Amino acid sequence: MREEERAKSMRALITGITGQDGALLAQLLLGKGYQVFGTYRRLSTPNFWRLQHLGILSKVSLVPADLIDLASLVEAIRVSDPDEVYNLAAQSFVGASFEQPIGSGEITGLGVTRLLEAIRQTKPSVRFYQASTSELYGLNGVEGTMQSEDTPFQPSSPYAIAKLSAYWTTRVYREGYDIFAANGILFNHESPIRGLEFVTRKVTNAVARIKLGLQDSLELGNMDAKRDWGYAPEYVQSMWLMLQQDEPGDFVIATGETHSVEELCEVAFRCAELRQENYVSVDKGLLRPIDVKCLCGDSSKAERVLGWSPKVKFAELVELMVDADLRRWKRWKEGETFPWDAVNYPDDVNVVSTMKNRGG
Ligand code: NAP
Ligand code: G4F
Repeated sequence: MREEERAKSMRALITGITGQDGALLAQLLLGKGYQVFGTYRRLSTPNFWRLQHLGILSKVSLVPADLIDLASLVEAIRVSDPDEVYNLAAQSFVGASFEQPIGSGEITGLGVTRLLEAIRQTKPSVRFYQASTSELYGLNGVEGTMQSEDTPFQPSSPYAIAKLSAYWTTRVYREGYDIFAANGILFNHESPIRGLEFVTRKVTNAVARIKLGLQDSLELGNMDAKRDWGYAPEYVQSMWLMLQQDEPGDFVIATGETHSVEELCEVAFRCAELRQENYVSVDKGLLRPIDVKCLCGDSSKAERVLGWSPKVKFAELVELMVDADLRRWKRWKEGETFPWDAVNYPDDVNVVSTMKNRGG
């Protein structure tokens, strides 16, 4: 069967379809002709804005499920009857994992065991993708080194510890039960629909608001941290590619460039013809108990085996995110409201916590 025809008969289940990567992957798979199912959690306010924003809400089938709840995962596999499962659901914010280490472990770590067990018991023939992360390298991420599939892990947050457990669980189900299970070790990847608490979007959103007179300053934490930031729509392609191989494996996905939070601010403010030193200050409450110093990925295996390589690099990424936020807030000033900006993130939200990381 030709590739396009095969894709048209394929069914995919995406956990975490309401998140950045879940929505972008759904868009990619729909474009290939897949029937796409996605899990969502029951919330008091529905959270489908990314799917709406991408114009695909009515094109996907939504299945209620929670990584905390095994029965809901079994049911999700049953009703979607997938060929491929992409596990993108997680408590994905490193800062929050220091405040809620046990909850983060339950969802981001043990949740993956629940999902793989649901697969093993109901449909072990599915191909499984696990959203692993460069945070696994943790304290091994130091200036002047690059991380590959062979670099030892040294996790340094409750989030990373949970992801390490999930990484190994994925390998155990691959090697022990012969399930086609792949780990994508993805470095940071961003887009205009990135959550507002992550530093890239926090900065680009603030730049747009400052430019338009809606905000006058920006408080950040560790300005020296360096990350390898790529463009999320390209990164979700690599997830799909990993599940199209003859054999399952683990792959680093990265740009091979690293930049500091300070540089991120410089470039983002410059895009709006502003100078960051006039607006940015450090709030010590935003520092994490431990922070990974420097991440820079070597994705040569992905290039060789998957034929994947990044196109959008740091400066272009920051510019496109600033542009998107400027457009969004200009329209807001003209009277258009956006549920994700105006309602979910009011200016005067008052979070009380010993750590401020939850609020970004
Ligand atoms: P995200 O925007 O925070 O999305 C996370 C998704 O997980 C949301 O759909 C969320 O649902 C869902 N979720 C949270 N708790 C859940 C639970 N208990 N049961 C079921 N679903 C739950 O994250 P992302 O940036 O798209 O990242 C996707 C995955 O890749 C995550 O596993 C993340 O840890 C991993 N990752 C991300 C990056 C990156 O740079 N983006 C890099 C490496 C790895 P709600 O919408 O209801 O909250
Ligand atoms: O944007 P961040 O919160 O992303 P972080 O911690 O690198 O995690 C993201 O990427 C991981 C892949 O490596 C994913 F696994 C994870 O799910 C998530 O998507 O922070 C980036 C850096 C950190 O060093 C942080 O300390 O920016 C620093 N930073 C400085 N000021 C800040 C801030 N981070 C946030 N969120 N908010 C600040 O005000």
